[in-house]
Amino acid sequence: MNNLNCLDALCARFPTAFVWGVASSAFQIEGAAAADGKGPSIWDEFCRRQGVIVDGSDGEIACDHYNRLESDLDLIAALGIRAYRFSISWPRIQPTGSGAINESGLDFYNRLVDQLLQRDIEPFATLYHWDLPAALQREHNGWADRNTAYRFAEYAAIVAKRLGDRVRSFATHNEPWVTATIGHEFGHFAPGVKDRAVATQVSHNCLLSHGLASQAIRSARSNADVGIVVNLSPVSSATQSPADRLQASREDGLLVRWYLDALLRREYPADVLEYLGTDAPKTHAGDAQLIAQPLDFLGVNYYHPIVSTVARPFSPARDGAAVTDMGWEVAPAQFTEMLLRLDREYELPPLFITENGAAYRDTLIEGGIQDEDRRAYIESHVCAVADAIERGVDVRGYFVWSLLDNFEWASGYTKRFGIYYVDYATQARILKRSGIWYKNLAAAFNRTHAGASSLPTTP
Ligand code: IFM
Repeated sequence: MNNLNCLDALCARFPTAFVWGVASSAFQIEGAAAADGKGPSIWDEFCRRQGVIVDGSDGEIACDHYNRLESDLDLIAALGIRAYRFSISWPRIQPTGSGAINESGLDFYNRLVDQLLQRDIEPFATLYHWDLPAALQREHNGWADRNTAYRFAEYAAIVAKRLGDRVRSFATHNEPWVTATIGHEFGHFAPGVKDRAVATQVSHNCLLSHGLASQAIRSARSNADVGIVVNLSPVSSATQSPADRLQASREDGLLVRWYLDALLRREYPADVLEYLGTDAPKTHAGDAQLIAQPLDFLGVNYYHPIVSTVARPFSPARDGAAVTDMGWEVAPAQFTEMLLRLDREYELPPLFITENGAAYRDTLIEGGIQDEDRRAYIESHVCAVADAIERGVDVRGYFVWSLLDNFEWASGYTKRFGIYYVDYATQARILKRSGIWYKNLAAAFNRTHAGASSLPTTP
């Protein structure tokens, strides 16, 4: 089979309404950290601490997307991709996290949505991708304080009222495990707290805020599709030793079951609560019901499996496995297995793969990037999704992480995930080989599903 026939065969494995998209997040690409009344976020402040970002960088300029909005959206249109997942910066909308709307900040997202629709690209908005208004952290203890969940619901209502006439899909949080555990237990991400009890309280308050925000969005816009995005990895034990197997099961409990049981079964897993002991979160009567609001979709971000031992918890690769530049194991078959497991164990809403992609070192050779490793990663994971769909899992869409190389949190600008290369000195964007492949995939999909409706459908 030649390349085109291969792509056609791959596309034929997906339903006609399947959504192909690209994803980004506000802090990682926008820059313009203090423009037009935006307040500082916890990441703006975190980046100022010595030694927390490997290259000492920050998000002040990033990809300068705030000032290059239209030409960046042209990049999506040039791919023939019809869906864009972006996040909204809370401190652009409410600079201190509560109170009056900063109209110029909101206007940026108004333009973003309008410009997407003009290009026939469907907006998929995420309300929180880690950039909490710094004032909420400084003055109110951030997500550790239950009141932040209520502030978040107010912000969600503002966004739903103002953008919900044109945006149908709203995800409340991106990867609450990262907010809670990496931000408040490991301390590697903002706000840099290292306290397990605080982290579990944060995870509960984030989930609570998801429930409250879902209600607020639906009362503002009854036709909105509301969901949440979780980062999931299959966890296995590196050895058969009872201690390592128990460790693996605990990590699965903390990363996967904690979130899915709360969202889909109205409870936290008993074994995890027992393991946490006095570090378990303080909850109120009725919280479980609030958290488990009906979901129109569940967003799944998948990058790699986890292999664990007591000595090396949460390890992202087996010894000797093929890894990306993040040190994350490349394991598409485990992606399929994980989707099948979710389908077996939970009453799932439709799934969207809201992030998947890989960091590799890119070298500019004669003006081009031959990132065959990233292309192969994306292709193998798209195939893994097709396998899951064929085995009965209701997956409705796939978003590549990421549209552009960007600020990779504590790794600064040292890791590149984009299908467009960004030359940070000039802000030039260059389509990589992986991007050309994705563009060809979108074209093949349109060809093999010709006659389908022009806009992707959400559940
Ligand atoms: O860049 C991040 C993104 O912000 C959240 N999900 C994982 C990506 C790669 O680390």
